[in-house]
This record gives sequence, C-alpha cells and structure tokens, in this order.
Amino acid sequence: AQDCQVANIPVMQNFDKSRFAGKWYAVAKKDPVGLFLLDNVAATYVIDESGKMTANAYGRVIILNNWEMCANMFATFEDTPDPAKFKMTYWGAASYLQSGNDEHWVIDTDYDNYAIHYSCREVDMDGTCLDGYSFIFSRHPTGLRPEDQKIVTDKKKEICLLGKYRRVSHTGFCESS
Ligand code: DAO
Repeated sequence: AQDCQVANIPVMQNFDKSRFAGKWYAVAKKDPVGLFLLDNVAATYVIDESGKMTANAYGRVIILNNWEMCANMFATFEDTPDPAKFKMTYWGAASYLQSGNDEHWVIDTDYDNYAIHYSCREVDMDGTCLDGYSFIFSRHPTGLRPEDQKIVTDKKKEICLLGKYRRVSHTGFCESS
C-alpha cells in the first residue's frame, strides 16, 4: 500500500475513539498550503455519552501577516463507515480565525504514547494528495519515546510524507490561554 493513492492509504484498524480521548501534543507537522497552526499545538478530544467526538485545540498562529496569538479552535466530527476516518468541521473562538471542513484520519496510534493524524484536502487527478496536512501527536509534550520513532517513521513512509514534516516546538506560549 505505498502507491500514494489517497484511497489506498492504510488507517488504524478497529480504531477506538474512547481510548483516543484526552490531550495530544503535536510534535511534528506536515503543513498544508496556507498553513495556520505554527507551533505550541495541542488537541484535546472528548467523546460524549452518545459516542460523538469533539475536540478543542490551540496553537500559535500569525494572522494579518504579523499579529501573533494563540488560537483556540473547536472541532466536531462526523463518523463514517471506517471508524478511523472522520469528517471534521472546525472553527475558531474568534471569527477572524480559520474555519472549514477537513478529513480527519487516524493512521496509527497506540493510544498511550503516539498517534499519526492525516488529512488530504485536495486529491490530484492521479489520485495522490495535492494538498494536505498531518500531525504527529504525542501524549508527552517532550516528544516521542525512542521506541515509537521507528513506527512513526515507517508510517510516514506509508502515507508518502516521509521528509515532509517539521518539528513543532512547545515553548509554553499557549499555556496561559
Ligand atoms: O494548521 O494549517 C493548519 C491546518 C489546521 C486546521 C485547523 C484544525 C483545528 C482543529 C484541530 C483538531 C485536530 C487536528
């Protein structure tokens, strides 16, 4: 499954969203065109009594070219026939923040340490992803455990994004908000 076709990208089998709940720190990111979240990014997923998943997230952003702030973002998720694939609707606490609809796929996770998120925004004519983004999440703000790094590298290769990530730093910029 390494033909880089979006439709063939392997996702987490038997994804259990209740185990996925809680806080995840972004430790690396592949940016989309017109990137929004820069660093100090974390997302907290919540599953309600009815099984519906929502999230709130924060991250440092720069708006209007030079105004730096912490964006507080919200997201709701619609289930699909594949338990690891969701349709995400997101918006900001303030109207001038980004909003939209994205795919939200969980490629792999052990629930307790690492997770690989993937979202293709635009599929090319040949079926590969023309514009998308991906977060490498860790339960630990300090990064991935050494034993998880090889797994994550292998998965990056599988989703055709090896070498496309940058490190996401956590400096405490968003901790007071
Ligand atoms: O940073 O360029 C970007 C794209 C991010 C879209 C905003 C997402 C807000 C909700 C995040 C939930 C977890 C992925």
